[in-house]
Amino acid sequence: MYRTVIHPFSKTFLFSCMFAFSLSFIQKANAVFQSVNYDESKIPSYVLPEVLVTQKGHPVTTTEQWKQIRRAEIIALFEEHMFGKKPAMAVATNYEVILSETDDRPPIPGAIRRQIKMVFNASGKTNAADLLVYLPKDASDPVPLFLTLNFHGNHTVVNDPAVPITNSWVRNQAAKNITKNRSTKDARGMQQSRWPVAEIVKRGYGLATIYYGDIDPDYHDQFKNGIHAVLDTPNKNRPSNAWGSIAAWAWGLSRAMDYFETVPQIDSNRIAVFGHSRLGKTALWAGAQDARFAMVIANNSGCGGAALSRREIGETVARINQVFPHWFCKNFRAYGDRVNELPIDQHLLIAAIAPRPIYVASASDDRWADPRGEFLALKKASPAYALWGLNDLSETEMPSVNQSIGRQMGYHLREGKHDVTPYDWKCFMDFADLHFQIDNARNGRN
Ligand code: GTR
Repeated sequence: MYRTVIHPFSKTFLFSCMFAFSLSFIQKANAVFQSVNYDESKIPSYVLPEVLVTQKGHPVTTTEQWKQIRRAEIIALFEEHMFGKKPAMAVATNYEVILSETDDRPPIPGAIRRQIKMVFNASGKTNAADLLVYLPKDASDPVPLFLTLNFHGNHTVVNDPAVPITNSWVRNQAAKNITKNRSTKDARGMQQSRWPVAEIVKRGYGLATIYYGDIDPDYHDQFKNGIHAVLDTPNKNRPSNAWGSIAAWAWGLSRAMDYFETVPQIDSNRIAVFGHSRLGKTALWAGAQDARFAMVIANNSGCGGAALSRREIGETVARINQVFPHWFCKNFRAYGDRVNELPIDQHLLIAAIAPRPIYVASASDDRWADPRGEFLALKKASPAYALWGLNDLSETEMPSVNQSIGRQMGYHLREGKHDVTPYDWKCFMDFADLHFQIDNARNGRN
């Protein structure tokens, strides 16, 4: 049997090398953590990639050129350099009703409720995600709906004992007795301030939500669990453009859309995909890729969402890759200290949604998400909307707090912290009313 013998001198040498390597790694990491900039005057000068110029340098002047060439290029660039590409393997999805409206009465006045288990099968492996749906009870026509992911489990969105508690991995929270990454009944309804379900159904909309951790648990395990376990190649052969968690969550939203297309009570042509924070990044990527989403709403989505990466203010590409390496594809990590070389910036992610209505929401105290960068990315996406004559974001400066602007490209800066509040929902529903022809008189609002 062989044994490797390290000479005492070479042992010391080896340890010194390891020490020096770890030290430089720690120093680099510390530099990223300590150097958060919040000063507009220290933003490096930057040039954004053009919206209406193809990768080959040709101008884009028609909606046809946009649809056939530029939009496809933008999606491919985001796949390759940022969110990653879903494996080509086909997935069969079964939709099983696990809670129907005829079960016991939901505690939301005016709503019917159902929960569907979406079971994803590929090559004999499965993963499942629960879709909780509330619809207005008295609707005579198919209803428009807000689709969104949630952070802690469907049972945390409403306080309804009939909604099953997720069995998936959840973040620990001592106050809710969540200690071993498994949720508890104490967590029921803990997020309900973010979900005015009664108000949403009263205004004629449905609300559907999925716990994002059902699709892919939000921690870095080298892509071994969630939908990655079903579809991905083993880690050591993983391509550098293989999808990360945000792409997986976005993919799950499209599987919910497949289901809506089969439900007579839901109007699948009027689905708004909405998300907050990391799930706002996800809503943008889902809406950019899947044109069946008729509207996209990104709340406090920040770096990797609506905020321009090149501003490097608040959260940066370097920092987000270090803390959340599993959110993006491996290629994105290379841009931490050279964002100017990214062939994309976040205005192009918004542009890829054109001409569908887009709403970006910021919060005044959410400096980490760079509210100004979110507004500017929206503004810089407007040439794509202008191809349809839909460039209505004429404001050159950000509006003052709590003022909603724009018809096709909506924006507000809510006063307060990183959160989703009734004010945000009011703006989102008012914006959706404009496009989804909601009959306000019938809903008793006018
Ligand atoms: C932060 C992260 C942000 C944002 C946020 C959230 O820690 O740095 O990019 O997404 O989490 O999702 O709540």
